[in-house]
Amino acid sequence: MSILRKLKTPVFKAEGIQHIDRTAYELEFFDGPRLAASLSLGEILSLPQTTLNLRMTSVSGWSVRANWQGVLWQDMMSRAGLPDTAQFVVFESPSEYTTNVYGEDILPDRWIFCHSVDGEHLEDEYGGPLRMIIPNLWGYKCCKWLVKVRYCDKNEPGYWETRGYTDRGLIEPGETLDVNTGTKRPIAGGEVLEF
Ligand SMILES: Nc1nc2c(c(=O)[nH]1)N[C@H]1C(S)=C(S)[C@@H](COP(=O)(O)O)O[C@H]1N2
Ligand SMILES: [Mo]
Repeated sequence: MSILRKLKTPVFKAEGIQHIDRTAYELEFFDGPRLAASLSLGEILSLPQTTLNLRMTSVSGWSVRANWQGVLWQDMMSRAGLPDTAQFVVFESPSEYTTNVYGEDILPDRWIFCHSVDGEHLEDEYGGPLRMIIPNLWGYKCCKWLVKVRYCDKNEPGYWETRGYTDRGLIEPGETLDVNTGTKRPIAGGEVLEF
């Protein structure tokens, strides 16, 4: 059981929990309309693997710190044959859930395509086999059940972005319930580094 489940980390699933067959899984990369690469889970697992201790922070008032394991943005994009950044990037799950990010917010060595935490695969409810973890933006940018990454010249607001959440998703000052300790803590805005 993953630490996320042990901590009873909330499960957010606008579209319902997706169940993706690990053996059939493919992650597709598009540069505009052009398919730049398609990687199976096996190919992704053969890339350089990194563990990052980061906090994922939901706009809805909770956050969780974990050891996220997977492939760094910079290593994945180099394998996909794409530059480290674009004007905009759209992440897609197999459902209607999409989310957009601005190129200027990409941190190539702090954004991770995550498949495991503390050596345990992400369970279906936490976005397995692969999801994004993006520490400097609100949690709704951390697309679960990630199957498509699209580089775009034009902004394409996604599921929550078209329903009133901020488009860029920069973490704002306020308060968060730290799921790890069960305590409420103030946050200053931007990536949460203090706890
Ligand atoms: N596909 C998909 N990804 C998603 C969501 C979703 O509903 N569907 N919810 C987002 C939100 S709002 C947050 S805060 C995080 C929560 O991750 P968790 O459900 O693993 O705790 O996932 C994000 N990724
Ligand atoms: Mo969220």
